[in-house]
Amino acid sequence: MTVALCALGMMAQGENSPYLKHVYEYVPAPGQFVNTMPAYEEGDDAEAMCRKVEEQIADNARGLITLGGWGGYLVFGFDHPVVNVPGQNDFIVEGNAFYSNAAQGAAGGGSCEPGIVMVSVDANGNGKPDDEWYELAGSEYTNPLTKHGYSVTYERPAADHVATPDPQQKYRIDTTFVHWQDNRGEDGYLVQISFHRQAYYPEWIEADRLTFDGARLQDNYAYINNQYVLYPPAYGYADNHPDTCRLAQLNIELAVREDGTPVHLNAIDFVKVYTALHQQCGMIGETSTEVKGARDLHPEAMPTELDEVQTSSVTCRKTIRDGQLLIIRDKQIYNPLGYIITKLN
Ligand SMILES: [Ca+2]
Ligand SMILES: [Ca+2]
Ligand SMILES: [Ca+2]
Repeated sequence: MTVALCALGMMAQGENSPYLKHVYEYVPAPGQFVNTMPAYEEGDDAEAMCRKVEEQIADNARGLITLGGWGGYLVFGFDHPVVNVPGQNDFIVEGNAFYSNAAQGAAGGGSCEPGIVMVSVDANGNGKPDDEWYELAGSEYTNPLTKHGYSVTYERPAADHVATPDPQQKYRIDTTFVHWQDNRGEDGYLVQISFHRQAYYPEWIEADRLTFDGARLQDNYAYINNQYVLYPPAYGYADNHPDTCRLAQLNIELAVREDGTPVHLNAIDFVKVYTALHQQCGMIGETSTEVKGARDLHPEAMPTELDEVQTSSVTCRKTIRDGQLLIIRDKQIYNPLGYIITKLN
């Protein structure tokens, strides 16, 4: 996507699609639905899998893809920047969360598999998500039980791997299936369950180890009447509340820098979602965030103020003035064709 193409999309007022348009990256952590949602076929590479994910979830197709276990992620964008409207939620990442009648005590439990959402501005104007990421600080951001700076490395099972079935619980067909090690000195295995017998490690990834970084939320399950019930954090996550619930909506105003300081973004170009839980729940397996699509809640909104020029790493930003897309770089404002409009002080 070039600056000129961005400009066309931006200036075609009334034609912004509310729906997720492009998938830039898909790297699930190992999980029970990996290689099936979407389906891996021999010969598929990362780009092919990306296109399969896009087919499932772009343009309101409403398929469903898995991010696998903790850390597995997806990066996507729309056909226009999503504006941060002051005082309003701005977009939603749709999933398959639901509340269950089995929930007791606290309301709203069911299948709530929160994914942490990050946003980014195409600050260098190259149309690629290679810029600074900002986490949307959901309700658990300041929870002392949230592990920030967390990291997990998963290992592909060796070619000569021999399964270790659980003699007591027959559905646990391999209790040493995918080894994981975190950066807090803990390790363990993703268990293969009989309902999902395919490889759990993403087949198209050549590396035999996959490391993910991010924040890990505290386990959210309760075991009630022989059922696992997963309770949702209050707000600020994907695949956490049912899509029809207002608490599933996301506000760009929650964005924070890596050091936790809030940052005001007038609009965002890219969204990253990753599975925030690292837990396994018996017969329903490891918890994984799923994504069905994403929607801009106000696709016609225009930022009202000029972006501030950042003096640190960000030297190039897009902004809207009088309905026209402009580029700010090195304290000068350019139109999309590269002509200098004005200089900033
Ligand atoms: Ca907002
Ligand atoms: Ca970029
Ligand atoms: Ca889910």
